[in-house]
Amino acid sequence: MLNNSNLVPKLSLGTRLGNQAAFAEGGFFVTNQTRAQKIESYGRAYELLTEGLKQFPVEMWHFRPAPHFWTIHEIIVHIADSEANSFIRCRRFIAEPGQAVLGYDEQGWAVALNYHQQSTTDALELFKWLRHNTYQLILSLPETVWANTVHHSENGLMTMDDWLDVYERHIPEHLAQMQTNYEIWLKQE
Ligand code: NI
Repeated sequence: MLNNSNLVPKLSLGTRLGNQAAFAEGGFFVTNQTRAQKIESYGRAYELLTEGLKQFPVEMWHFRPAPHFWTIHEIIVHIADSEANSFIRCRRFIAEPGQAVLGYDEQGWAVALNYHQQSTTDALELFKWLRHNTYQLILSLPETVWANTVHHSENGLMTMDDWLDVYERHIPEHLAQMQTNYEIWLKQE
């Protein structure tokens, strides 16, 4: 193949056409790039979470810096419950756009569902597979689906791009929250 003198011009032509197509589409192309990056980040969240958790000794996972703070243990169980809600919301956007999705009382769930009695091992495993399955699902969605909307009971009208934005940030935000707990715990040691 390398000896084929026709190969070089063919490749050059293909590259030029590819660049022209990208240029012509302008902002649309950039939006897709941004979304593609968010999807990849969304798909790496389990690894990010489990790697991040290694910094925090298990003996401080029940440490509560102040009454209104969640413990690391509670945050992990919350992440699984949140992901289960997100799992359904994502599918609502795709299969039943225009419908309603329900918010929920996150603080209330942590207390009423006794998060400290729930297994963090199970919660992490549940999160892993919920996130993995949704990641696979959203990799190859038609472009138009990303503009689909649902009506969120607390946040109002949301597009599927809004949904991705929220859940792509969810794990990094909670890792930062855990880091705060850890730093306060270190000072008290
Ligand atoms: Ni959260």
